[in-house]
Amino acid sequence: MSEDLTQIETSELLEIMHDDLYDGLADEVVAGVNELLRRNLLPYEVLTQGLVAGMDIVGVDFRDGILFVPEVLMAAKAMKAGMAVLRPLLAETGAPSIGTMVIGTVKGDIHDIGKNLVTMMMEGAGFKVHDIGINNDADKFIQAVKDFKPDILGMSALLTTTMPYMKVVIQSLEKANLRDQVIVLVGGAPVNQPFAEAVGADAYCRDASVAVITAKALMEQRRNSVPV
Ligand code: B1M
Repeated sequence: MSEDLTQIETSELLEIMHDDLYDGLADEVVAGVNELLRRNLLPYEVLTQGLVAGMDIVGVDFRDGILFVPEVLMAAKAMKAGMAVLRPLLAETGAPSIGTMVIGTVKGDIHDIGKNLVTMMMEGAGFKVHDIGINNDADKFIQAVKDFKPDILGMSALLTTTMPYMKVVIQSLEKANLRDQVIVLVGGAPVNQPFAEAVGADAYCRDASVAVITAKALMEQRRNSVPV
């Protein structure tokens, strides 16, 4: 994307950005993000229409064997470069913290883009988020709950082979007598509502904005159920 971006229709610019993301061109993706912001698109719109939609295309071609790990890693790097521009804008609420969250990707899983997005949106909604990263075993989740005493514990899994580990973490919380102290939210592409119920989570969150809405609603519910 070396042309003058200001002369391109927004719909075409979005398509060019998807191609740039696909090709792992971080600088070009960042330029596209900045141009969309200059056109007064909301940071959330840039995120979903420019970046997440592009990554969906990468996901399909990865699944179909058209793209391989090194190419997908480049695309992920470009996605993260675009997200870095949006992060401060999404977090710019100026509101005092409305709750605390610990979030991490479960053991065996190194996917972190979705988790990072949830972190950004939760921070933007006024939560203080402690992101403990990828490949976390139950001990790490438990330690983080002890250290940060969060209202919410969020777990992310992108693989069908790693999502069952969410149950191990919840069972460990129960053993450590910590389960009642946190609202457990789970998410990630292969996760769904019946799975969340089966592992004993409080809720499944389809995407980052649902995570924000769900976190706020469950915190409110909890507050109202505390005897006065
Ligand atoms: Co991976 N990978 N990958 N990968 N990868 C998937 C997940 C896959 C579906 C691709 C495919 O086949 N179509 C497939 C999983 C198949 C399955 O299990 N059924 C897969 C595979 C197989 C693998 C490897 C095994 C490949 C290999 O080595 N042969 C390997 C595993 C590595 C490991 O973890 N041990 C692997 C590796 C990688 C890369 C390293 C190359 C890279 C990750 C880079 C990174 O994350 N830093 C990668 C990527 C990028 C993907 C795809 C293409 C994109 C994932 C992504 O970032 N999506 C993915 C295909 C796909 O999902 N369509 C794929 C964008 C992101 C915004 O969406 O993460 O779903 P998502 O997050 C959403 C929601 O799910 C939700 O909100 C987010 C935003 O709205 N959400 C939460 C997520 N976490 C949440 C937590 C919450 C709440 C909501 O807590 C409260």
